[in-house]
Amino acid sequence: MTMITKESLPQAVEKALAAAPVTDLHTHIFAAGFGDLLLWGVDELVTYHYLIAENFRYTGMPYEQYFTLGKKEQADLIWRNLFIEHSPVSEAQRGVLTALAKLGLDVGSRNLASFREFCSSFTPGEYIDKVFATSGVSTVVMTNDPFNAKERAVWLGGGCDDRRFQAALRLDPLLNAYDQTYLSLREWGYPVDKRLDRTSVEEIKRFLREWAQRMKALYMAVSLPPTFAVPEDSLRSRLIEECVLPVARELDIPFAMMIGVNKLVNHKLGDAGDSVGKSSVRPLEYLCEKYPDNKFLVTMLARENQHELAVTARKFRNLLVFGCWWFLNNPSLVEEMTRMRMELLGLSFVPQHSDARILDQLIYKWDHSRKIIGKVLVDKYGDLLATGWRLDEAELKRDAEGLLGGNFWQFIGKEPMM
Ligand code: RAT
Ligand code: ZN
Repeated sequence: MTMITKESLPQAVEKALAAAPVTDLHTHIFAAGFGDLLLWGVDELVTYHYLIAENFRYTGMPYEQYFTLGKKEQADLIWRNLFIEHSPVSEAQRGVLTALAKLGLDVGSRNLASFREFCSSFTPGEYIDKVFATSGVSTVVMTNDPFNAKERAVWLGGGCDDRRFQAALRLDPLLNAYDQTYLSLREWGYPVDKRLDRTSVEEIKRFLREWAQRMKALYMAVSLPPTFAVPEDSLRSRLIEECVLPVARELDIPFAMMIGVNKLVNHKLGDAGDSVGKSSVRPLEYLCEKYPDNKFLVTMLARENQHELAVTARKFRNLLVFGCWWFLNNPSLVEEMTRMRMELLGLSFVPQHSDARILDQLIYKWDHSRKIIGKVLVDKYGDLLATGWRLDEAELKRDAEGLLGGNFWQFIGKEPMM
């Protein structure tokens, strides 16, 4: 049993985190079998929607014009604006450099053509292996939308047998746009109506059950606006209470809520045009209390909501707080949130998910997050050692494995797929 000292602590924490297999519980990447739904390589990396938004800080180019360009031209433009004409200090910009550097490329060369050449020497399958090995990620959970025609076709054709890629049944179209999506449900053989009568409720439950089982979904998920309320007299509130939660209980899977996104405040920016707003945690308190047999995975987008979210998790063990989502995935905020969560919740939370949309991003998102989680752990363990408490290497390993994946698997009550 190797005991930890004040002197050996920083290195021991780094070692424990580096060795812990990561389960990334929310991403937007896909297994190779999903064809071009899987985005990878430097042109995708540079045209990430976070960087599209940042690019328009530095150019007067009409939005429409940018979106008429081909992928390579878009990447050239962003590379010039964000990386050559300015120093790439934002988190998403820095992330591109971390990813390329960890792939073994000389970012100092600033040679986009050579980065492209490197990426094109891989097949998608080889690139997946390389990125998983480089990032230390062992399992990712995808975001799987049965209302997306391309994706739907893959699932109906048998789906995905790469166990590194697990599924999450994403319900935004169903819950946030039922007045339109009920028509698709009808087309697919679920006789539902617009008002959500008794038959519709049963048919939607059948739809959820069938798709969750088809995907072997680890959880169902939705992103929600700051105005999200339940209970309320709305289709979404009824869909959640009458359809989603009963099926989640029946299948024993959590319902994930990602709360606080204001969609398309600048619609010309597409995916890059969403923003943030403060939400209420009252709906969470209501749901966690009224449905103790349901499990809720929750992340919130506003910095202002983080403290009350952590406090809510102290009240309800059926609530697992996860990740520093989207505009919060910046080192200063990740550190602040991780510290606060640890101080309120001990180790019973999931500090980070990547939200990677491009495979390569797993590398930087986890490299950057691991370092910050490590910094916070060193401080917290340091405080324990100062009291005379003793820690050994095995305990650090246990804790690191929990934070980077184990806590999620334990919460959902399944064995890690790795
Ligand atoms: O972080 C993002 O990439 C956002 O565009 C969203 O995808 C968000 O994470 C979501 O899952 O809705
Ligand atoms: Zn996401």
